[in-house]
Amino acid sequence: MRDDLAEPSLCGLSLDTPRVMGILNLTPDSFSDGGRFETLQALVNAAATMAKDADILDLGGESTRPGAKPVPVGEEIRRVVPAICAIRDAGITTPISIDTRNAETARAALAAGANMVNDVSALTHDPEMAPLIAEAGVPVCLMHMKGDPRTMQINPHYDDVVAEVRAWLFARVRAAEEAGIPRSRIIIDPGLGFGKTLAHNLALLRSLPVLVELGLPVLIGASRKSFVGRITGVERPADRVAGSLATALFAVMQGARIVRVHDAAETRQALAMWQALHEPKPKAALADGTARLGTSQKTNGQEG
Ligand code: HH2
Repeated sequence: MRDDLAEPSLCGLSLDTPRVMGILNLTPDSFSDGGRFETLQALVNAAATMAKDADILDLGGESTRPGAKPVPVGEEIRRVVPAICAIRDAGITTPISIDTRNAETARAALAAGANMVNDVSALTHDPEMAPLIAEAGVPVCLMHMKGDPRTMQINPHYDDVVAEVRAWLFARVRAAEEAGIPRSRIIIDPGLGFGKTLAHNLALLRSLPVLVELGLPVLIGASRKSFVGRITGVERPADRVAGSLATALFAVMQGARIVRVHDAAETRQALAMWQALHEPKPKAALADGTARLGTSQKTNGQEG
């Protein structure tokens, strides 16, 4: 089969069921979980826990929160490569996505055992990124961002946010294809919070089918973001789990195939319920009373 006609998949995972991408930030300044890991062992423990419920682990060594300063590439590599090696040495085989805008970091991460690239600049930041991904033959997530992290939240303006994000992503997909990356390896993401007001984020979520129509898997990263905090009135990002779950479920109902989340176990549980209720016929996995839960979330069947 021609590669560009292949069924959409993510590192060998079929995308006919929604997938959970678990976030592991290796940054001192991430907005929600910055500075979480003091040792590599602490990171490996967190990765092992997250791998029970996440289909893919997204590791990042540079914060892209609004106002964040760029991290030198050498420092970014020092953060992510030992972490990927430690995760692999611990026998954790879950696919790893490297969240970076820099080709040098992506190259080092792929060599260390990462399986895909999550580029929040959609290949615009580093001209070496597209050829690297084409040659490596790995999937890539192309995310929309208006401006750069330092300035993106200063009065972002669109005449029609949904149409503009769609057209921009369409153009980035074309550019990726021209660089030799087949469609079957491309995921798109409207980039919630990246140069968007609360109203822009809500419009994009409500109109997600307009992006789904492009025919590529859509990834949504809403987890703990400030727009969830603004709607719910919850100040601390780590306390925004319920709001994040509601948003992830809504995104999946609108056609998103991958949700990027901090709380993988909770998201897995919510998705399992949604799938059981949504699917017209119970799947074989449900026949014995065992829902498709992560291994940490198995029920004993006794509860109502
Ligand atoms: N959001 C963040 C980082 N990377 N990648 C994709 N594809 N989509 C997103 O929405 C997205 C992303 C920001 O969240 P986080 O990694 O938790 O924070 P920080 O950038 O501060 O490390």
